[in-house]
Amino acid sequence: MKKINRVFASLALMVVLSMSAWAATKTVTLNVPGMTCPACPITIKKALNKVPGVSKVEISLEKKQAAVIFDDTKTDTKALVKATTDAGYPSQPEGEKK
Ligand SMILES: [Cu+2]
Repeated sequence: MKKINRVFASLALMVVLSMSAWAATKTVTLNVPGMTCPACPITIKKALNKVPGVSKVEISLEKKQAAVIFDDTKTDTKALVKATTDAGYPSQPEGEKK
């Protein structure tokens, strides 16, 4: 039993180590055209911070953009766009056109 625990522990450790090696912090800039008044960034920031894996949100009302730093093993751009959209602010990743 002890041996199994040790094997399991080292396996778990390996998983943790490889995950941290693979985990990449990404930054994405979202264009949020519906951001029109000083209250909007607060709502958008709150919505983005709720997404698991998001570590930082910087919002520029002037540029109507939200810069999001996130762990790409936990979330992705699609989830971030969904979060702002669900909050009432449809957004688009910068550089992507639809
Ligand atoms: Cu507003």
